[in-house]
Amino acid sequence: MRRASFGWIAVLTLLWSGLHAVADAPTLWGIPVSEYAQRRAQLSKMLEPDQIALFASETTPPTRLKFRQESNFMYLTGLEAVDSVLVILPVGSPLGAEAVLFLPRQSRFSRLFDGPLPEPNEQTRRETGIQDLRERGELRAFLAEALQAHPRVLLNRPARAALADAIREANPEASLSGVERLMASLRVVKSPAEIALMRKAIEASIAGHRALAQRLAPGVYEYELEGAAQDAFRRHGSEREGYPMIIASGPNACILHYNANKRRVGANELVLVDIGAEYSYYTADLTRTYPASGKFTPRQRELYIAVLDAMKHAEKEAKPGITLGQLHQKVVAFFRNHPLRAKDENGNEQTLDRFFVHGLCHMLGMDVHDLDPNIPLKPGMVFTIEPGLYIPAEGIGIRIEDNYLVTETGVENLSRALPREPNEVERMVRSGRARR
Ligand SMILES: [Mn+2]
Repeated sequence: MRRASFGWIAVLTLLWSGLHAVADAPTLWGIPVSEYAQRRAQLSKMLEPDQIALFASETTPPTRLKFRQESNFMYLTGLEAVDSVLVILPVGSPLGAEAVLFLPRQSRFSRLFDGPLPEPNEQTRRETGIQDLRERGELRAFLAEALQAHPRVLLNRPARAALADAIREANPEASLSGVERLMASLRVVKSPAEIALMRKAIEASIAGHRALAQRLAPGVYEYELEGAAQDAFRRHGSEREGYPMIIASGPNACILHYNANKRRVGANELVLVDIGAEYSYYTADLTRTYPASGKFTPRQRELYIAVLDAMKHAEKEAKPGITLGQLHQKVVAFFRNHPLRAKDENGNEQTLDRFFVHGLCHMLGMDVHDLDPNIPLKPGMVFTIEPGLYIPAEGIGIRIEDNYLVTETGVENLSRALPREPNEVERMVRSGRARR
């Protein structure tokens, strides 16, 4: 008995120190450094023996733009490096280990203008766990050798622009193609650390929606609403928006990619708000449609409820094994069978499916339309459901969108804290009135 309890104490101590190690593990942008290493190792295993994958970082942006690292480079390194190239080699390559990172030496001027950037040194090796760091200037010679053994070259977007010439020079026979298909299968299932960051992005986005809804009233400009949402995003630690905000009042809601956000909101209009905060390189994507006056008209309300019911229908069907395309078809059928009707541009009555004109779902992650390998849902995937109806003849556009995590048995609505029932949405808008 005594020995047994000693055993238990040993197990508990081990568990405790194990948990402690996890909590203290070094991270880059909220992701454990060891997870970046796993990603690189996994990609290396996915490559054929004659393939090689090249990921160029972004370059220093022009003055008016803020830097954002390319998502695939970031996913594999966690580094906001510039003018750098990550090479992933297949398992068993004669050229060495799976990952080689080429980094420039920083000039005195660059350090003054840009602050310190990662260089090929011991500090970067320690921070990234990438052992094979080399000078950016050595890349050409490396490619000359590497492309003999690995003539099939996979490239990310910046590499297609920056390295195509160097590759042809190194081996005129080399074949070039995009690395996105492989990255899609790698990125589509999110780790617990990634899901934690997505929850943060969603939290910031919900705060943005709340602040915006409370500011909403007839007579405000769409850009004032944008400012209210941005303020809430930043207060929640978001570094930027995941995509340009869509704040579309009245007829603008029927322009799907409207983002000028400069119209004055009229009384009794709907305002379609599609916004998402980015947090540590992961983005949310949340849409609500608000009544500017704090109350839906009867017609707005019945159409709003049709969209909400379509969404709930899709939520019930979403589970591992189904594809996003199948979910889309189920919602098209739902709208086709709905008893409500609306008139098209020629004044003819149509069933509601005629007014649902975009895809129901997309994957979500580092990019708002995240890389999608087009495979059935699996636990750990994160995606959106966003039915909408756009009826220009009535000046009505309605969309509702939440973000979902696929579980073993169905989905978890990660953005459920943001109200969407019509009464609650009305209350959200009216709650701002009392404060003014
Ligand atoms: Mn979306």
